[in-house]
Amino acid sequence: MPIWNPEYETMPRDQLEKLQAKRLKEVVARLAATSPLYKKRFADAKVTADDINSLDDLSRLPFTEKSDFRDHYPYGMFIVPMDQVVRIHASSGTTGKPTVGGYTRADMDLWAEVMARTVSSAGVTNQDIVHNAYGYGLFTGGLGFHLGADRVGATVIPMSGGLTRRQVMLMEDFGATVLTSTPSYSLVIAEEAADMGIDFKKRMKVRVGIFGAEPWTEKMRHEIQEKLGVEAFDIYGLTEIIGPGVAVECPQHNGMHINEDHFLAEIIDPITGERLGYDQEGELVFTTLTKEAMPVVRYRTRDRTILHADKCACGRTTVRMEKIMGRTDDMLIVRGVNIFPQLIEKTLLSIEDIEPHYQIVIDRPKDQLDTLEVWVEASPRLFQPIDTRRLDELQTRVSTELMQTLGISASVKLMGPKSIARSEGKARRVVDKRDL
Ligand code: DLL
Repeated sequence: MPIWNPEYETMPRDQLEKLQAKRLKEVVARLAATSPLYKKRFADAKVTADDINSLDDLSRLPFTEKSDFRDHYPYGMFIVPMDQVVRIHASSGTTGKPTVGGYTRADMDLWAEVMARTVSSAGVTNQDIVHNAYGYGLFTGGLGFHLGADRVGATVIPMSGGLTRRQVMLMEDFGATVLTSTPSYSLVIAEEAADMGIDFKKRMKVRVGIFGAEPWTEKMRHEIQEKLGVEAFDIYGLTEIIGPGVAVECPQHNGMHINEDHFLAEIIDPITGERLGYDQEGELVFTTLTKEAMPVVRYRTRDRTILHADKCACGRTTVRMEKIMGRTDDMLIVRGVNIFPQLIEKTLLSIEDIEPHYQIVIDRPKDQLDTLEVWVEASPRLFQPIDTRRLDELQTRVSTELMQTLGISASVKLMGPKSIARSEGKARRVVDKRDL
């Protein structure tokens, strides 16, 4: 499988780390000179660019948080005049104002480069037809993938999300060989094809899928590969750093290689903020090394993972991040017990006749204990005709398994086909109705 930019993607680690240290010093100097926010933060931490001479000096630098973006909305994180900003993107966020990202011409070029590396890592070339079902618009997914697929010379089909029936038709008619979408939406496409009487694996030429923008388990990967007949690649990114293009799997599927010459990654203890080593689980933190419009230093992503630096058989030397294991802030506390939504997904999908469509609903009825409901669809074949005995058994099984993994009881609602709302983009897995 060709590597798009072997010079950087396979650079010996000692050389790569030297390059990172040099770029880190530069970005700190630039921020100190141009950003009122960082000027103050660096002064408070009593650190200047002169103090940054190796990657070990990273821990002297202050963190950047999501709240900094909120407090400096919309353009306060930019350090170049607006006449140099050629693009704005934003992530929707569940509450309040979106998080804004700005790009100069050089940032757009960098984005295309890291996205070209990304799609190449999944084996996409100029021979491919890329059906891009990530949302186009302020979300970075659609236009980010567009840039990368375009740069490698693939034929790009700028579908965006939605109108799923039409997507299925055009995927077949246009002969798509690659599908890019959120993992949850890929299953919606598969389901629609089945409803149209189309045998997806037989009729479609799609062989590769690049899925990300939301957490998904290994179980979900198996479901997708099974239903769509594709090799599924995980891709990670975020608006605050650049959008998609931060990290992606190679054909070894043993973690996502981070584009470390541009994005410096560390893992910290989410409570103490202390730096942790490779192979240790914690919160992922990024420093952008080359961005112009909106560099960030030690941005706390809240995403939990582990970094590995051992050699990868693909030849890339960059560190790999494991699948995101959840967010430090998505832990739900229900009746005093810590619950991770991904553990619920893993449990559900290990049970036969359970479909990968679910929602977790939490409520706090007046003056009562929290309630935890898990709504999940059962296989359509249990409904045609309705097999109440099997449904009852299944419900007991799901309740028991959830009780065993979570340690508290959940009330399980088995739902009929299509009763859980489908999403064209990121799926909404948790509905927390409590007034916390
Ligand atoms: O989701 C960028 C993106 C677009 C990534 C297309 C991949 C593909 P935001 O909307 O800013 O950006 O959301 C970023 O989504 O902090 C993670 O919590 C989550 N996330 C992104 N990729 C993954 C993934 C885009 N592969 C936030 N696995 C991040 C798990 C992911 N979570």
